[in-house]
Amino acid sequence: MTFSAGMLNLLGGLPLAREGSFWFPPEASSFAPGVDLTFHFILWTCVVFFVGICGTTGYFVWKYRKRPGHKEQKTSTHNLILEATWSFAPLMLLMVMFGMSTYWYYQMITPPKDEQVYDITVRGQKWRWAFKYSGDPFDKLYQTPKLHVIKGQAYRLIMDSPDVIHSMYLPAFRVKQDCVPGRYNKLWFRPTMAGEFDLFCTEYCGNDHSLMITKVVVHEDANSWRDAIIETGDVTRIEDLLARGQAIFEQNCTSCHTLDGSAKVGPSFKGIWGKTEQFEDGSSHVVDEEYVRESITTPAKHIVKGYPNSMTPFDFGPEREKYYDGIFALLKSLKDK
Ligand code: HEC
Ligand SMILES: [Cu+2]
Repeated sequence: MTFSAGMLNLLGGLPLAREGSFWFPPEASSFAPGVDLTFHFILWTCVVFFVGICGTTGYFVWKYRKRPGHKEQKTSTHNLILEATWSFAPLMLLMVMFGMSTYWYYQMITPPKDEQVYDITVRGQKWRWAFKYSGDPFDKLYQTPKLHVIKGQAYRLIMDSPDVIHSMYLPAFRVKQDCVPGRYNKLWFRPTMAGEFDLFCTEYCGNDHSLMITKVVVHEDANSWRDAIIETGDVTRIEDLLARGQAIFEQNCTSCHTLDGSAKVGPSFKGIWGKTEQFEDGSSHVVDEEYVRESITTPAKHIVKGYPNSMTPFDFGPEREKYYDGIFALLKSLKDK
């Protein structure tokens, strides 16, 4: 949306800007109208009083300025009614702000009790997001790089991190929650608009924090939701091992590894298969299946010489062997001839 269209929307659509405005992205969850209403109420109350008070002060400074032909006037020292009014009226306005904020905050921390709330497990990890779905209608656990939800349905996210603190922010839903290592944080919402919206990490989490972005996809109906999750949430369905390995790499490893020989946070995968790798502690090991498996589950055990101990362990779940097969195929294909 352009700046001028945003301004028009702001002026025309106050205080609820459904399409997204100069100020805000679209209102895509059940919380959004309340959050925006609270924001606009506080903002415009402040604007009115700021302009009113500063304007009156300026006007009086000018009106009562010292000038020839005018004598100083006596001013009153006390006016109970005036003082009571300017104390009580702002207090009432503050109570309204407090009431609105508290009401919406309670809505946000209390998932509905009288309907089914679908749980999705969220893992924030350097530097990607993983969303896990299981139970009805799925036959097993699926894990997708985008968050998939259905319009109108209530969701509870159960969130954690295996490394540092991340924070999941969904501007269009007006919700945000930290992913903290060693504890589960919860967040609920109800999407009200179909489409694709931004999802960011808003807690600085190292080198590629700024790349920790993905999308939340709000589906119109349960079928397209289920199909999207099955299609993107199960790399083990890919029969060709090399293609499977590439898909796993794309989803999990690109923030730190490359396939073309250039080092990133970690060493490139090019030519490492079969090579004897030197470690920080002076020992060495041949890069084979056992070593790669160990590099993925317990990366801190052997630190490749010249690199930081900054790889987070991956747990690919019950079908991990199928993941390893794909990764082995990928590494073998990059072996130096
Ligand atoms: C957050 C960054 C990060 C991510 C994501 C990451 N790694 Fe690593 N990886 C590293 C670093 C740093 C090293 C070198 C230090 C060490 O050995 O732990 C490394 C080392 C390795 C090694 C040993 C390489 C060698 O030359 O001996 C393998 C194998 C490996 N990673 C596999 C993977 C796979 C497979 C994935 C994706 C599923 C992955 N890594 C994701 C950072 C990362
Ligand atoms: Cu992060």
